[in-house]
Amino acid sequence: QETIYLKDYRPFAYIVDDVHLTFKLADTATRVISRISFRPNTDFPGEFFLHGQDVKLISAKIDGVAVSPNVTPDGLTCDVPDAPFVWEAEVEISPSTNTALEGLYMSGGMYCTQCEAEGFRKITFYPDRPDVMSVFTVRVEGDYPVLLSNGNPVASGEGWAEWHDPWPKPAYLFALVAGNLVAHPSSFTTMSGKDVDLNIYVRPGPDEDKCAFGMEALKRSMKWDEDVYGREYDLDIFNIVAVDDFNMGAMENKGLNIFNSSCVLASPETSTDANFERIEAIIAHEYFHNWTGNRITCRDWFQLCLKEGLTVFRDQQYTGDQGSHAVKRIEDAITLRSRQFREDGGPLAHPVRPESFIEINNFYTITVYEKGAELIGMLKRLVGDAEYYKALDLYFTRHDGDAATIEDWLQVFEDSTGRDLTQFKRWYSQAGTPHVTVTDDFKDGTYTINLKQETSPTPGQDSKQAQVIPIAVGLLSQNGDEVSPTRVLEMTEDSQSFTFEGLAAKPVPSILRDFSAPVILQREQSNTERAFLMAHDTDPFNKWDAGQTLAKNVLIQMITQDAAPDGAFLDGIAAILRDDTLDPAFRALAVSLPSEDDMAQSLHGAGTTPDPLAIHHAVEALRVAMAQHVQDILPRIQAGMTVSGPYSPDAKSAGKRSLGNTVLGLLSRLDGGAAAAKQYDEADNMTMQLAGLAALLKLGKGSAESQAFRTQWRDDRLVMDKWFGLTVSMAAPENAARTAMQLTQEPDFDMKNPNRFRAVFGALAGNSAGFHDASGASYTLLGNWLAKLDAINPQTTARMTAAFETWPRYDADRQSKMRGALETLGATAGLSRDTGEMVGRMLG
Ligand code: HT7
Ligand code: ZN
Repeated sequence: QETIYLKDYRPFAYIVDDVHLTFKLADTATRVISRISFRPNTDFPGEFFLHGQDVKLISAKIDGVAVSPNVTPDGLTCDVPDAPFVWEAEVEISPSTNTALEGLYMSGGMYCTQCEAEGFRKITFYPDRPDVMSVFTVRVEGDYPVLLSNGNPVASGEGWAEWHDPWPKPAYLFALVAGNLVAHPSSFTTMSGKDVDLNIYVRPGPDEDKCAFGMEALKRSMKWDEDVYGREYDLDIFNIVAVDDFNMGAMENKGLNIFNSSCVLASPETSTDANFERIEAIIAHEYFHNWTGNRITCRDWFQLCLKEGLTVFRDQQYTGDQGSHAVKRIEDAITLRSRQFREDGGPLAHPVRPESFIEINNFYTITVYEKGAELIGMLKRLVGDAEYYKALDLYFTRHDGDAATIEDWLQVFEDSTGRDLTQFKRWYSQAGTPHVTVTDDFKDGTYTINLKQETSPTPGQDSKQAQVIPIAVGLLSQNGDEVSPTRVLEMTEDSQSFTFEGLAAKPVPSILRDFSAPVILQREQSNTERAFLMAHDTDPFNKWDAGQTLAKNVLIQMITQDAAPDGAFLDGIAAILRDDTLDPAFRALAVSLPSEDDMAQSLHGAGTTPDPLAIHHAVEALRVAMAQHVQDILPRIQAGMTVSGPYSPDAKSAGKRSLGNTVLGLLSRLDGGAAAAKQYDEADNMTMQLAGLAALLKLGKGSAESQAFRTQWRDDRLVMDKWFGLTVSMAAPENAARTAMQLTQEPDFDMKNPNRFRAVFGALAGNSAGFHDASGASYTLLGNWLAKLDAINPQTTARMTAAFETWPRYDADRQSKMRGALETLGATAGLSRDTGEMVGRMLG
């Protein structure tokens, strides 16, 4: 297992001037003919090495003369002239047996590709590294009505098509699609008046009616990137293709985005509001990559956050602009805290810019993506909006066409703003979540906030240095008025104090407003003060967060001291529910409890070993107490959230349904599921139907509805994924492993399809009490299935091993069972490099 280090980066010894590829498609014996112009990179002389994996070399020529390269399992070397030359090769590959879904493979009868990060080497011999950029011309030959590649169409005839992409690109952005597909067409006129053809390609049939939303989302994204970042699209055509078998969400190949069908296809009957929101965000994300990723790419894979962090930040801004910034910020913070803080606090912790890896696919993580986006947000907060957009303009002009680094990115900000970002750079190199401890005092009209930052050791990093932390603070008076508006404190030292002068009385501080930094705030605070902020904070994020911290505290008291649910908390919930001036989407979030896994994380952080079953019972008991406390207002609120007219996924309607369904969850604790059953029966859209079913299953009821749902939707793959997932998520803790196991015996369980595998086993890992059932049955089941999947699809297997990353949190028995499952998985004969690396990192 070779480890690759950032410090060993060296440019490639040759420059690629242009690439011509011809594909003669055949299921098990596709021929790929390449003609590539190379010239020596005189600044960095070295060996001529081309990556290549699972490709059979048929013939090779240099300047028209046959050569015999030295071929190894990773690629080839060859003696080449010390001058420009043309390399030609013919290779054979087998798309139909490619179950790893990397390189050229088949899904539902169509050919498609996935080349990021290192999949192009499974297509032909090539310098498969992001800093080698070239112009591609591609000819696709095959008996299919649709033959697509990157760039603009050049010519086509019966059984062939040629494409030319004028923009130099790295091989990871290469794409090809061929099949019997139907286009959902549209067009967009760019800000300089150029017409762009847009298409979403799907297989003929019911998917054809699920493209309209994605197409409108694409147009909104194109317009937004022009309006907000001044970025115009740069080809004559932009194609999206929906594919059923896909390892991740979607891929930003130049001019030819390929999407997991779950991330583009939508209809009111089959997709929930959450699906619509996610589809909109992913379409935007992939489109935004056209500039942040494609026009400016990464020098090497250590710089992945350069494109991913920035592009996630941009898609978050976009989503906020489409609906509510406050709600979006809360949703992003929930994701970051539950998943990124979990990663950062466990054995898989790594910096936003890692310094070494064995398999780069293992570093497409929540840390690189979401924490990477937080770093952009902090930078923007520190320099201010106007300076941020000025710096971005400089970034686009200075680095257009480059394969850039984080140093380049920060240099742009330094040059543009005059700020020294040396300390800020630590955010990219230090793993772990800083804990910021707050104390305060008040004397003679001066209020002082004392802050202390500390980051625990993470694998390979024993000691940490102070980071720059922007902490947005506002002060409220005891009667709830804002006495000091939001001010950003720039913390740069291990310990630092900040003062606010001229105050009449001791204020109530609202700290880390808008979640201004990805840190864990620690502060001794009474439940009364939290309830006060929940009621009065003018910052929506902190208003929500005060309720969450209070809920966590109440749950911890229930779990560790057998306390009764706190009255101040219940009153606070009632007040939020009753407050019609608040956005329903916000109210839904504000009355939702932290997840069971979040509770385990918090208990572990507080030095208590979490008992997943005790957490499960406490969360349920608190929910019942909440329902009882607000029972007289629930029917009124639910009725007020009725959305009339045809279904629309807009933020306002979705927010109402979200609150209505949250209320339904509470109501069902009181009425035995009557309202949920009614909702299920009457639903005319998936959001309402699924929420009705979920509420019933949560009560241990709803088996008739579940069967009816399965029958109704048995021909819709994406809806069936929901059914598989919900069935496992809602299983009682002691039944979760058995339920998942039984689902794997269903005829439509297909382990080769990542969506279906994730539906079952992602849900098992997400059913906290069920996954951590003391028997260890879920650990064994998941471990065994991952061992089976690894032989088929290493990338998806490796990602899913992270279910075990929390082992250090638990009691000795669970620890040994979780580690045992990992050890068994690690000992699987022929285990992939991907999974081997993950298991090795988790076992330490
Ligand atoms: N840049 C892409 C990341 C990616 C990927 C996508 C699909 C399948 C495999 C993949 N490996 C890496 C997606 C994105 O961040 O937009
Ligand atoms: Zn991305």
